[in-house]
Amino acid sequence: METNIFDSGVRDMAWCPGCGNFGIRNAIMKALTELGIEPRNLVMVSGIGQAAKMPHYLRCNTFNGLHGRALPPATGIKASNPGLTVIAESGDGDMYGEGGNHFMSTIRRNPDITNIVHDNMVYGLTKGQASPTSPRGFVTPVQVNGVILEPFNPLAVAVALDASFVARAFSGDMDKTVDILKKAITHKGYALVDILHPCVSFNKINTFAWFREHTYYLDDSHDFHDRNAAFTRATEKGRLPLGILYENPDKPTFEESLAVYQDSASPIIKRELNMEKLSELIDSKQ
Ligand SMILES: Cc1ncc(C[n+]2csc(CCOP(=O)(O)OP(=O)(O)O)c2C)c(N)n1
Ligand code: SF4
Repeated sequence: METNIFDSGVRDMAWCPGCGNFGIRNAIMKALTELGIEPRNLVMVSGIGQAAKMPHYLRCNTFNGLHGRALPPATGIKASNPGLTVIAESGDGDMYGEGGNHFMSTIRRNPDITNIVHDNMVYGLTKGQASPTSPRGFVTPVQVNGVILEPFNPLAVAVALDASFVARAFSGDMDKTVDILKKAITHKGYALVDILHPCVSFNKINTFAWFREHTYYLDDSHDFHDRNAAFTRATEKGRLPLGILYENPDKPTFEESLAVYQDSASPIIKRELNMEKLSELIDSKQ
């Protein structure tokens, strides 16, 4: 079997046979390889859930945080060492539910990181409760009469907050997902890639066939620099658009806005601690 430099060699993965997470893993490895990124320069940050296990199955630097808390450490890692490629990834529950406030704050901060969300419209790890993106009427062992909440629309929220890159992919389309991921990873600024994927064990509604029937790819007629057009696509009823919905490449990133980088581009982690200056600072605050 052909090996990939990002393949950790782990084979006893805790994912169900047929899960879309396998396709996402393959697409991430392919995109990173084609971009010429080295595993030692990659940090994958995740929270908790089935999707959040991804960094355990890749050869890279890893930080596995609390549920919903992948984005703050990812932002901090990038700010401390901007030369690294930083990817925060987790499921829709982790990123949009428990981590929902971090999702919005991170879009506003605009760190130069990629945010990959495995969107299976269900809580997989905890055996099938509704997630923020579960459709109305979705019946689960907890929501026994069906979900009565309006589903969270991550792309519309991201466009409304003027996120610098907003895209959606489908785990069943390897080549197109690789292409979208490569554009997101090379984009300067926060890049959201919501990847639709089936949870074959706990979501019997949003299956591979359902995603095929209810999605379509944006074509050249869509101007992804037009925010209003992107919002219209993100809020469309019926079929879900796939591809790059929106890009605003002109926003300053969080790192380059930090005072600490105004006089020197040297990464924080490479700087020597100036004890004298630190003492002066502490004294001045007393
Ligand atoms: C603060 C907190 N609340 C709840 C949980 C339990 N929990 C663990 S994973 C999870 C849901 C995961 O769903 P999602 O993020 O969509 O990922 P998936 O497993 O579907 O890939 C929940 C509720 C937890 N670990 N911590
Ligand atoms: S529970 Fe669902 S999301 Fe988790 S590994 Fe199984 S199929 Fe995939």
